[in-house]
Amino acid sequence: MTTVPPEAAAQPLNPPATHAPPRNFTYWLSTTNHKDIGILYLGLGALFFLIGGVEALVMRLQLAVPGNTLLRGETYNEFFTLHGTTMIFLAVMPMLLGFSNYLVPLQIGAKDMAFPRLNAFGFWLSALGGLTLYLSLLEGPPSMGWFAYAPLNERPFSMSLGTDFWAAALLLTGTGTTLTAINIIVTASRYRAVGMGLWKMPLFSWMAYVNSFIIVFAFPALNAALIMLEVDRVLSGHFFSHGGSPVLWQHYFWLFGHPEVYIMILPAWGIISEVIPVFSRKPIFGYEFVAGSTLAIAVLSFAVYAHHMFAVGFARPVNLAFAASTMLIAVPTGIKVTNWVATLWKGSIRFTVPMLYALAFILQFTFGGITGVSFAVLPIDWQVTDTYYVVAHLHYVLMGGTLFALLSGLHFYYPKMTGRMLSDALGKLAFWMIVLGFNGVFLVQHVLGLMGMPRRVYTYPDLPGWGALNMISTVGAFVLGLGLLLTLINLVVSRRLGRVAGDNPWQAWTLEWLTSSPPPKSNFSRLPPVHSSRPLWDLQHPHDPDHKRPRRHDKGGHIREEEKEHHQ
Ligand code: HEM
Ligand SMILES: [Cu+2]
Repeated sequence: MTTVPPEAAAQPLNPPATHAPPRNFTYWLSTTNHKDIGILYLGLGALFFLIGGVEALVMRLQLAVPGNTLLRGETYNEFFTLHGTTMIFLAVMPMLLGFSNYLVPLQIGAKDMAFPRLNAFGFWLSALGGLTLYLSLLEGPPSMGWFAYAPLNERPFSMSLGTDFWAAALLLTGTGTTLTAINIIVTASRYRAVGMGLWKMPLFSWMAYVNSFIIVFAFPALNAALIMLEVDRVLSGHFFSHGGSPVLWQHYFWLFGHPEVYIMILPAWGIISEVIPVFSRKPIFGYEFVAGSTLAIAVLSFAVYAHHMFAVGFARPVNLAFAASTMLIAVPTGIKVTNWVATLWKGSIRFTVPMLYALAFILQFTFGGITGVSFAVLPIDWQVTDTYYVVAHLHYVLMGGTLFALLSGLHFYYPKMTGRMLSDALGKLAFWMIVLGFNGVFLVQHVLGLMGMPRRVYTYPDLPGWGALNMISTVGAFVLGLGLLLTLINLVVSRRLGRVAGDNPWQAWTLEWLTSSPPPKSNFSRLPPVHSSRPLWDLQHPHDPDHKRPRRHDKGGHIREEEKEHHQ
């Protein structure tokens, strides 16, 4: 069988390079193009990741040895509050929205988002939110933790205006995020290429799409809680204290907060679902299951929220219902992991940097998922709640999971975004430092938690083992930090010195790889016919397209002969 090389197949459809305006300050301030907004979101996320990362390192320095006095107790509280809020709302969320903005229109063959100006507005609201959070430094930063439990968040316990800045910051970024989500929903609903049914959308776009619905339904709970909090604080209302109910805050917060953890993982799953097949040279195993289980998760993510509240003292049936739903949500999650592993099975695997991050993701995310399910066993939760076991769990899913997926996506899409390849040697060195550093920081924290070390303490007594394990954790944090710094250097240096990438350096199959790198302003001059979720495969193999194959065959874990050829 002869195969058309991907470059030749893509050639006639390639739009010519257009003349670009100079990219100065006013350009970035006024641009409404989805790719620019995507890059702005990624830049915003990276900036705040750096800030949140430095905060983390300072906290780890304080915790390196027992009885340390680098930070005062109150300052430590401010640090973990800023760190948690920054990482979740200003680092991870913007980076995920950055990928969604950049990729969804390209993957579905659209010229831009449905509402480009709204898109820019959403981004700038988020940026303003970030600024607002850090303006709180002028007034005394918030210190009640990222979930801001009542009554700690109320006036008598948090007198400083910083807490109001915190609430305003979350309202601003939350509104920006919601607008972007609405934009993604409309774009993916209305602007898909002819022939691309919903069930043929590339998996990243699928998950960004479903994710946007979760955002639209989850953020109102947070916004309502924040507004009620401000009524309490500014107008002497009593929703959450002074006769109101502190537990009511927890209901509102976690009705947002648990879906939020899925909001932070769905696009990450989307990235992994793009990367694993390309570097296994096989279509994803069970596309329908990967996509369908996402829908189940979207619904269930609201039904599990009170598993964050087992220590509140609910009636037994309530506890049991939330324990059961939590165990249930592990099923669609497990389906995804199974599908990724089955895609790897008998694949022709290429250990590129994006693939290394994706493989580490599968291991670390699964590990974090398992400790997560362990909380659904009530006696375990009561034992370890508010200990370092929880800190370890949340970082395994958020960092070992989401952040590793982001790094995978960054290495995978950098050639598309810039036209240059990242340095492979530097990428691999950084990868190993990040993996070693990350597991060094957080693996030992499970043990510390089980030994009884509480979270959110600025220092601890010199009990047997505590000092040594904390020291390992701190050393790990610096190795991790160094790895991330190397990654940053790679990103900057390769922009000029990297090898020219070409349109489709990884021989991938979705539409974004058809256009030039970086893509021109309106993405495509014309599109190929779309019949399956891998239009480029179909284009390159007119005699053997996906849609003419019996489905059974793809799911059987076979690798097609041509796919092997491409690999060599
Ligand atoms: C760069 C590596 C990181 C290190 C070394 C680190 C370290 C820490 C430390 C020391 C704490 C305070 C624990 C306590 O006293 O209870 C903490 C809390 C937290 N971290 Fe990280 N972290 C890192 C990355 C991240 C990332 C990427 C995220 C989110 C995506 C994140 C989210 C959180 C959250 C939500 C909390 C809880 C804050 C709170 O208790 O209110 N961290 N982290
Ligand atoms: Cu949860």
